[in-house]
Amino acid sequence: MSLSAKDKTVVKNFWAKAEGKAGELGGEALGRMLVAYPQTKTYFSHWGSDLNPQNAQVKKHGAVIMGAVGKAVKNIDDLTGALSALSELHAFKLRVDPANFKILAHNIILVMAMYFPADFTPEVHVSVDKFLQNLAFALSERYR
Ligand code: HNI
Repeated sequence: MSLSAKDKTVVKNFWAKAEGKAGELGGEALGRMLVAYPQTKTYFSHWGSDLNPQNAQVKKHGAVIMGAVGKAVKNIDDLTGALSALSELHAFKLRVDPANFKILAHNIILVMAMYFPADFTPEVHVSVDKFLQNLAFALSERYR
């Protein structure tokens, strides 16, 4: 489902509020994904067996992921182009099953609602969800 002009505006406005907490949001989202969807832990086994949300590497990588999400917001009109190199990396080097992008997107949405209960209205939820699904699709682009 492609993003409407309104979706794009809603996502950009919400991101402007959330951006300052992006690192924290990312750490929490990644940490929760690893606990609630333990099948995702296999990709991070090189960080050891204690992949809890307090793990420094988990927190740090969560911030890296949200940095890429922020870049995607800034390139919302060309997600495929903006995420092409990352897609290639996840496809051929990291070999991440793209089904996991949706799982992480779910955790990002959850954490956004936790951190910004007043700003994360149903209207924002709809547009951010669409955005993250489009981001997941763009990240899957090079898997061929
Ligand atoms: Ni992902 C590395 C962005 C989803 C497993 N990932 C990165 C990097 C970015 C990134 C940025 C760093 C790239 C570099 O070093 O050049 N990842 C994203 C984004 C999403 C995502 C924007 C979706 C929203 N990645 C996932 C998912 C998994 C995943 C769902 C697995 C379940 N990513 C990895 C792994 C690495 C990684 C593994 C390498 C980590 C390391 O440093 O060893």
